[in-house]
Amino acid sequence: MGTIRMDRRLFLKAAGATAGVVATTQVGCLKYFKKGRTSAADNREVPTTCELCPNKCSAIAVVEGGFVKKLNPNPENPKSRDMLCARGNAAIKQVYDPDRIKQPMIRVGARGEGKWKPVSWDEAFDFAAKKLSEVKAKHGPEASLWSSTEGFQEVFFKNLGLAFGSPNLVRHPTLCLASVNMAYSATFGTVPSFDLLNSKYVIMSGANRFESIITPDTMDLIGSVMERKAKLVYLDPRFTVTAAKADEWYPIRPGTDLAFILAMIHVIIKENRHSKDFVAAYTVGFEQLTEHVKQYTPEWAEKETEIPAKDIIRIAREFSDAAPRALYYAGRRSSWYQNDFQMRRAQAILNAIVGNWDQPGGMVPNAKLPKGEFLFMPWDEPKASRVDEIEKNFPLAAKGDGVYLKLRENVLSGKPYPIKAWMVYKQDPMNALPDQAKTLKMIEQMDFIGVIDVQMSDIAWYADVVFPESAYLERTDPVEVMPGIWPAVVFRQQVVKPIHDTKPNLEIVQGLAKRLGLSDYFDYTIEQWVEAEFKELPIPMAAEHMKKHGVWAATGLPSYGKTLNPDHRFVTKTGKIEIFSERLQEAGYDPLPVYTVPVQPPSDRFRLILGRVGYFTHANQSNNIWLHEFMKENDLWINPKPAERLGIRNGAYVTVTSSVGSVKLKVRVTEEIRPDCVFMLHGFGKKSKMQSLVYNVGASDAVILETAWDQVSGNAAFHETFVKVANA
Ligand SMILES: Nc1nc2c(c(=O)[nH]1)N[C@H]1C(S)=C(S)[C@@H](COP(=O)(O)OP(=O)(O)OC[C@H]3O[C@@H](n4cnc5c(=O)[nH]c(N)nc54)[C@H](O)[C@@H]3O)O[C@H]1N2
Ligand SMILES: Nc1nc2c(c(=O)[nH]1)N[C@H]1C(S)=C(S)[C@@H](COP(=O)(O)OP(=O)(O)OC[C@H]3O[C@@H](n4cnc5c(=O)[nH]c(N)nc54)[C@H](O)[C@@H]3O)O[C@H]1N2
Ligand code: SF4
Ligand SMILES: [Mo]
Repeated sequence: MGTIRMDRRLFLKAAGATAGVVATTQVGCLKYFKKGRTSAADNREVPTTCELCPNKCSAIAVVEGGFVKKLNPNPENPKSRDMLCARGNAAIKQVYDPDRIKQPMIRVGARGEGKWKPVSWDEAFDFAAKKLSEVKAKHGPEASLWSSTEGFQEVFFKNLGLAFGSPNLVRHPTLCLASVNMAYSATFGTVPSFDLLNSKYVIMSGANRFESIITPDTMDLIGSVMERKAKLVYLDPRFTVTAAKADEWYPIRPGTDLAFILAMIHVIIKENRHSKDFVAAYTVGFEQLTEHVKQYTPEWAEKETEIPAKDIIRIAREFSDAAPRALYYAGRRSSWYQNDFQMRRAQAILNAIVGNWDQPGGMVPNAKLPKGEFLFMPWDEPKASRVDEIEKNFPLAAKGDGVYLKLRENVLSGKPYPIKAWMVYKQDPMNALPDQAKTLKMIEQMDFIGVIDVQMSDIAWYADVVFPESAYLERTDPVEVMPGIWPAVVFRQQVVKPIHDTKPNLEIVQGLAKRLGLSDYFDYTIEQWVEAEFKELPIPMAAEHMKKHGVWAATGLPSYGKTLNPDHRFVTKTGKIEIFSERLQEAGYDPLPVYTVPVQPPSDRFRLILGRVGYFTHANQSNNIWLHEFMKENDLWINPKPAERLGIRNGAYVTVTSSVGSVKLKVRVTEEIRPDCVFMLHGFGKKSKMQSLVYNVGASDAVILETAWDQVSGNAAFHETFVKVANA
């Protein structure tokens, strides 16, 4: 099945259909996984929290006859809006998947050859600790790299890296949302939520919410747009499901959204449509902005964006008329272009001048609920400075997250110092970083690689030792605060005991810590950790409540306008909303967003653009058999005009070649993409033979993506690669 267009009913049906598959395929699984059965008489419902994507929806696991039989949405979490998507339903398969890593493994052949020796946990820990200690003795603790992606047990992994003495923790934000977060923080001192439920007018650049699911935004957008309570204007070079549901879709010329936004600001200021009171009371820099945008006329923007000037003018008028219930939605994955930070800054400024801040239907600063903290023994701060030289290269970027692509460049050059050991938690850099050949070089020059994953990912396939983590349904994890307009605290508790010889991350970290002489820093159990967190929840019988409900949310309607008083200080240099940013200027960046013309592909090439479908997360669920039913192989979208010119037929195979690599893909000839772009989905063409459904099937975008990043945030720029397409 190809990419299916889903409206709300279809989507929910799809989720339901998956649940149906769960019920039938489960029967097949039972034969193979008797071992996983707790007891035939074991019938329970356990509230928990989904871990299949960053949203962390609340779920209720139904255990029947000793197996996890079904996952239902938990209506008590306002963030997940009583929804569990197709992926959430299919999480059961993570537990009963025959491809799972069933015990620790040590590599015996060459890296990537796939020869493994199953070993005991003691052997795996001893081996890894010996290798890590050797690197430490020879090059210092800073020669170790600790890379991870968000997850409730990520904290233990990061703490092990720090306790080991390494400053080199690197996380996913600079592959994902660093530029959008930095742009809103630079303007408002915080990253707000977007009140889509109450908005009347929404503009979205990309941000394909009907497929790239963000809760509660996706569900709220379904409510407001599908029920025609809000108008949606959607810009995307592709006709996505969100485009199909929008009131207006513009196949904007890639990389030119900044021109569209600047022209909207131009119209709004020229026609005196901004919110004068709000701008005067809460912002600085409006005068400089007024001067700055004079050059950015709608007629100029039409040439850049290919969106007619008359439409830009009309949209600017409609948007300011609808304000404050009007939103230029921020989006999440902002790993697009080299000027991404400034594009997102312009959105933030546009939102600011129409005064939608802290208003129903506008941008709302996140509310947070409290939780306690377990106090563990502190370690000395790592002494060395970071290998990505973040202070020098990206002075405004988040130090704790690092800048991944710059880091990879420095690791490859060995400067400022060598990195020789690489520990990875819940991340697949083989697919999440562009230019896979470069990542392979980085792998080659490591003395040691250890990976903690729930399946044999591509990075695990190239590791020296693989530590299998128990699936989320087999674990109890730390309590998590979910900030938002409707904040919640969520809890994930063990539904079934691990069915194989796997461990939760805390126990993996403790096994390593013991052998590295770091046990004192990890001297607690997960139960003690969560008890400390429960203690500070201001509700009676907090522990009992969380175990019974899996979630605690404040009752009552959200309150707006708490920051709307003249004494409120925003967390910015001036204490105001910064339209003009002195901080940016001091750091050597444009204090107001300046348009730079994006380089466009030559006539024999296409721009490669990326995105998502509703039923996979990144590169990590294409091997889930229930989700695999939706799509068995990824393909290349190409417009009929260039396809005809190149003699390419629908369904044929083509080679797609960039300056760093070449892949072979099946073609989908479709009007749903501009003629100057091609599109492919992430997550196929796996190198790991233990992802049997997608091993060598389709292709990985990481092979052909080139390395580029946004200048201010260091966020990867994934849409800057030009490719040649030819019949295979
Ligand atoms: N089902 C599902 N949901 C997910 C995820 C998942 O993997 N699967 N991942 C989660 C995560 S971590 C993230 S970061 C988000 C990502 O969600 P989003 O922030 O929505 O990002 P994408 O869907 O990756 O890309 C958005 C769109 O940008 C379009 N685009 C490309 N270039 C341009 C351009 O120049 N201008 C405009 N206007 N559009 C352009 C692409 O065609 C694509 O459709 O989704 C989250 N939700
Ligand atoms: N080429 C390309 N690169 C991209 C993107 C893209 O679209 N294309 N998208 C970017 C974006 S927005 C993001 S957020 C990043 C995401 O990048 P990653 O974080 O690498 O993405 P995932 O594929 O979701 O997950 C990585 C690994 O986590 C494992 N995992 C899942 N659950 C668990 C668990 O409970 N415990 C453990 N230990 N492991 C677990 C999965 O099996 C998988 O191998 O990629 C970015 N990079
Ligand atoms: S959106 Fe889907 S995959 Fe993500 S947390 Fe919610 S149910 Fe799980
Ligand atoms: Mo992301």
